[in-house]
Amino acid sequence: MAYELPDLPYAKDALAPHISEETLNVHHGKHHNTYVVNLNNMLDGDDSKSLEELMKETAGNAAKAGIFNNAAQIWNHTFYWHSMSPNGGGKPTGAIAAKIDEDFGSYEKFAEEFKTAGATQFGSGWAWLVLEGGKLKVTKTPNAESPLTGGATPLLTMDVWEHAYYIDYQNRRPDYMGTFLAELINWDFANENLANA
Ligand code: MN3
Repeated sequence: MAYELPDLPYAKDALAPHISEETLNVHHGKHHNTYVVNLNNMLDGDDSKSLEELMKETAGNAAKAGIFNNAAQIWNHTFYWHSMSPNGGGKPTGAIAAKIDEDFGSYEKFAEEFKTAGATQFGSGWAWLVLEGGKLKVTKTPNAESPLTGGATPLLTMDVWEHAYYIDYQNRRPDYMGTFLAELINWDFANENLANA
């Protein structure tokens, strides 16, 4: 057996015009798929461990960086697809809304921190909403790194690698991040992750 590329949780054109079908064809069909192909090649098709197990075993081990990077990028991308919805965007609802008010002061303060995390991640990486020690936090990670290996529970993520936005927004990362929050962010997914944390 081997690791497989998970399907997108929506049609390839479902996020347009905010994220185009062309972006999803390249980002899911090529970038995400390449991580799957690479990991299977590195492990000779052995899929006996979960991606989470592989990530935790290889994090910080320079000799295993190839396995870590590909396993983590498969996991991070699958998590990112679910962090967006064709019906998403805007203010949170449910338990996550109350917890955001409690831990950040307001939705506006959370949004500011989340956009700052994405904007200040120099080069490639990810912005995250996580639960750590019972509190919500915004974090950022470079390259393939994930808060999962640092003991936090990811609730949502935004890919800020250029390949996530370049076709639709060119160099305008702030416009992509603003659209992610206003039109795409999937609070139902965050609420599910919070309930299971
Ligand atoms: Mn990506």
